[in-house]
Amino acid sequence: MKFEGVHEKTLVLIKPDAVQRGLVGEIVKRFEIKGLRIVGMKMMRLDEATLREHYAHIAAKPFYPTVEKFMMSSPVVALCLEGLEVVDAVRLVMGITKSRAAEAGSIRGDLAMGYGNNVIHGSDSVENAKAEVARFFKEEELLDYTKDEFMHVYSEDERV
Ligand code: IDP
Ligand code: MG
Repeated sequence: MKFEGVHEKTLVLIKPDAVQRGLVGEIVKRFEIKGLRIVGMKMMRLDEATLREHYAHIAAKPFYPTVEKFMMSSPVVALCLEGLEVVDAVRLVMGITKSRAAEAGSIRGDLAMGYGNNVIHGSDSVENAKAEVARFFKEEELLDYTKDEFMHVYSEDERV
């Protein structure tokens, strides 16, 4: 069962290319205007061990060393976002991995051309999102607060 209420969480990383290209504000804005709640946000540097865990599913690929080097080339911005079925919603807003083939209107489709350099990471399943949020945020770095906008973003029966 996918439905977990408006408190489903996902992990987003704004990648080094976006930080270098001055796209942090634009990317955060897209999630804000979508109606998501930012419950965690911080700038950080990633190390090899964290990346090896985070990208375990591509660690054996020939392009992995390039991805690892890229992801450590400057700080990233980590975001924990919350909303109804937010994991899938963020994947749609992001667009597909290969930016130059990503849908116009999506973050990657509008802001990037690269395959590895695709400006953003977003968790790909509710299960992975839980592990990824825990990997990048301590419990006390996730802030619970009332976002009055939620009553306009969702209908009454969705706001559970
Ligand atoms: P995703 O970020 O869209 O979920 P994944 O398959 O999980 O894509 O791959 C993780 C990251 O590894 C991608 O975002 C991209 O930066 C990089 N990557 C994946 N496949 C390729 C490839 O074929 N060439 C170069 N980089 C790749
Ligand atoms: Mg992925």
